[in-house]
Amino acid sequence: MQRTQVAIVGAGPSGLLLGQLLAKSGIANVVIEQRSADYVLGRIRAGVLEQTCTDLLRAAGVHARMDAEGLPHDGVCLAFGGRLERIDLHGLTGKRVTVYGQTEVTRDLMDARRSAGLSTVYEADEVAVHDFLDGSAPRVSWLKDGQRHELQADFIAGCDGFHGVCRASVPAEKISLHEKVYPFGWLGLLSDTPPVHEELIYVHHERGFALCSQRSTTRSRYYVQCSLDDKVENWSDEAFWHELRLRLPAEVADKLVTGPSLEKSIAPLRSFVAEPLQFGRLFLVGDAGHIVPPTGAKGLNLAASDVGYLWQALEGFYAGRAGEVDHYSQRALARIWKAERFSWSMTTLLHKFPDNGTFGTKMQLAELDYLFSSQAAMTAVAENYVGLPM
Ligand code: FAS
Ligand code: PHB
Repeated sequence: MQRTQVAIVGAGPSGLLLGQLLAKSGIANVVIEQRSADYVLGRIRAGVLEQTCTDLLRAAGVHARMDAEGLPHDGVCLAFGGRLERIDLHGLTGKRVTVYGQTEVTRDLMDARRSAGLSTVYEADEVAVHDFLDGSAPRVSWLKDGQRHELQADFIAGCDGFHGVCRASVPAEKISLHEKVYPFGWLGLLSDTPPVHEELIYVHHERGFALCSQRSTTRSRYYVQCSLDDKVENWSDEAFWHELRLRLPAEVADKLVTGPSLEKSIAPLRSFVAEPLQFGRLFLVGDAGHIVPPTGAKGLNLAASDVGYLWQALEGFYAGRAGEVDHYSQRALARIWKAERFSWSMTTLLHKFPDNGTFGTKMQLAELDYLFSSQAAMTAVAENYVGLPM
């Protein structure tokens, strides 16, 4: 039977970043992924990195392309009631965010793992985790090319996302789940068109939320709120661009450059947290342990901070401070819940809810009006958006 120190299930950003950091600390690890590398790279997801995330990518040694191609953003904009307002992130917090797509982060991590000759199993079928609760001999098993494989490890890191096998393998009586599902989704479109604005614009509109984001100076990412039963095939590119224009302030809509979509997809929105995040020798990391609505740009960044906490805990264990692994869950959850609150509050503030009524909409507009009348209120949003300290 194969053996390693840490078995990592999932080759998304959580699994790959953890693998890179553990290797830097001399801790052997193997990544087992159910999909192909190309499939993983084909998923279009996050676009905004907090400094906590870029610091960890730097510690992992995968920052060269991010430094060269990432776009530092000192501010973020909100549009509502025909207004376009800006929050001066850097002026209010001394920090900024970096616009650099999750796809590129994942690509950089994959390239670094390959260059380091670290072991990654792609297209693994029927992945399962065993014997993690009593800490005797945790194992991961899988099928590959018709062969059954088993890997023994000291620890298993469940980096396998919301639909993964790791959380699902925890006995129901040992885990608490907290969830809120929102009554709408986000229809996203990626296009090789110049961004409509130099910074991101989050839009509150009577027709629904919209977001103008970007991946580079020549590639844009846009979202419009859509109904839960909407289908991507219901949306031609023209229909998307028309709806987006209707939700933008006129001064912005006039500058919108449209073009053919490279990708279009609908993501449901939910808030979700599993507690605790440790079960004997199994840890839940990133989306395997929690989900946020993307309104606060926290999903990928929370995955990164989980990885940072687990890396520190495992470094401590292998340095003889065995008890450090027992603090991972509590430390990670303290930051997770604050990011959950911020993501929930931004979603509640900016989206059209079916039961809002005119009063609910007036409350949203009053809060937005107050936000831009108060440096304290803008500072509160800014310090959450750039990322609270780890
Ligand atoms: P991931 O889901 O990225 O990776 C998990 C990996 O585990 C996948 O590669 C999967 O194939 C693999 N896996 C699953 N089951 C397995 C099994 N049984 N065995 C082996 N491998 C298995 N965040 C933002 O900040 N902004 C956004 O705009 C944004 N948009 C999103 C859109 C969508 C549709 C989704 C689903 C998420 C979005 N997110 C966004 C959040 C997203 O970026 C996640 O936070 C991020 O991908 C988390 O990374 P991981 O924890 O690695 O999970
Ligand atoms: C994105 O660029 O995909 C993006 C940016 C900010 C968000 C959500 C998504 O809050």
